[in-house]
Amino acid sequence: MKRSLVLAVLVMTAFVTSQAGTISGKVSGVAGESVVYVDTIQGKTFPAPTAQPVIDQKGLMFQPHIAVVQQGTTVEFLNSDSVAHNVFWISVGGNKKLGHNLGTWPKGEKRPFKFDNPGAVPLLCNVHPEMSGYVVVSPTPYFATSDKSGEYKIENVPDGSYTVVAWHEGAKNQSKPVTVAGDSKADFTLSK
Ligand SMILES: [Cu+2]
Repeated sequence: MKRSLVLAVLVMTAFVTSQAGTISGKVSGVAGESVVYVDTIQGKTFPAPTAQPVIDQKGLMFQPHIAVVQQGTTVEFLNSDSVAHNVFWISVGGNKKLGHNLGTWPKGEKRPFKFDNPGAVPLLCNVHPEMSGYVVVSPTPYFATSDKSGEYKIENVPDGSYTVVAWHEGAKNQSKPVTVAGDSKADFTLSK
């Protein structure tokens, strides 16, 4: 009885493992980090992550410069500089109705914001016009940041058919259908 249970668990584990793969490839046409994510999956929602990543304003820069989060994530915006910083954005995913100003605050303070809409959020500071950063909000938990050469890998993607989006600062998004069956490949070429 016990042995057959163990066997059943082993078989199930093998089955579950075989149902998930990766999407990997290269983003070309642009220099530096890109973001690749699986777009909204019809009829599927994902619980919002409980982790609250921090975007720091330090040395007159948004750090990290690019943060990718799952839709529904609350991001903490921290000011570590001795000057006041502001955080605002004029759109989310190109939708100007989703523009927002978080306000201006001094060193050591944090302000949270929950990103409920997918797409890229270009961060700006109205005290320092030269500052810029990005939050890229992925509608699914399947996303990755590429390395500097554009190579990326998204892990633990269930087998299935998806639309995959590549994003790069200052370039046009590219979407393409990708069928995942085990380890799958998808390359992108972006342009301004
Ligand atoms: Cu600033």
